[in-house]
Amino acid sequence: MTRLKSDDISSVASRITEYDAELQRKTGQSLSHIAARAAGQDAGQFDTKRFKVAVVPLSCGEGIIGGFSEAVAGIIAHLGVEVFVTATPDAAGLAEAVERGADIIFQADDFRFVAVNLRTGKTADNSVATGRGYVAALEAMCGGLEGKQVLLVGAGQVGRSAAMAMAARGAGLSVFDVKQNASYDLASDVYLRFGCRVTVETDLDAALYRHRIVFDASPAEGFLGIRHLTPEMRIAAPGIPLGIEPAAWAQAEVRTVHDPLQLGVATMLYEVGGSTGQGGG
Ligand code: 2YJ
Repeated sequence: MTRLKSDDISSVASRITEYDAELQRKTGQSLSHIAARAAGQDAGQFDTKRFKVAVVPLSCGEGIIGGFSEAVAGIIAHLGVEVFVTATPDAAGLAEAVERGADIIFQADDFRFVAVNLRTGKTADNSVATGRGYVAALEAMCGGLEGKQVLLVGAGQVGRSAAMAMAARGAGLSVFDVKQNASYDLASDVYLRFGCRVTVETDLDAALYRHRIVFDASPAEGFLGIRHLTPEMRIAAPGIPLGIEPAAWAQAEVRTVHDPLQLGVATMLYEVGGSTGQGGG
């Protein structure tokens, strides 16, 4: 699991409006619509005024990442929800959040990034929500995923969540992971849950030439090059660092959804804040 750096997120809050406009250009849908859909909610029915969110910085492990909590709060504020970052971190911050009337807490350590709704007990996990959020974005970008073949690169937590969401939408799946066992485990879990067969790819380069829709949930850098790009290729890339090589980015950008936090955080909010649908990680 990649640890975010201050540089990755320093402009998230200040550029969230531009981010949303760009997302709409690429997918035809806003951040709130995509996140609501990913969480099984109806954006129109989601009452953003119903709750207050607190983001609590955590100093354990590798410590507080400068700007992390503010970036998370910036995304939540953009979605129209009242939010604050606690002045104190850790246990004191949790108490502060409750004392100031928070209904929902967001907090991340080195291993997990979670949201908890204190009123309903619903929880959301960032890796799971990120997988779902990017699938909803990819679906919008491709005009639906049903019957389409997607190459999933990376069978970690985000990739697993994405695979389940894509199988649920009727997509055909091929999966590549450097750990072949992880691919086979995922293929078997998708088969048990949805009854559909997942192709395990062993040659990533060859697989990239054969697929027009790619979900990059891998921490590997620069495996997708100009040679793989076609005008119709669509890419969902939550992975940090980016799997697209720098030389290909200028061409790939218009057909790629990629961000460090926005889709994952927005989906977490809709998962824990919604009255129906998914949640509980
Ligand atoms: O509160 C803070 O500033 C820090 N404790 C934030 C730590 C953020 N954690 C990470 O970046 C980890 N790699 C976990 C992220 C999980 C994403 N699925």
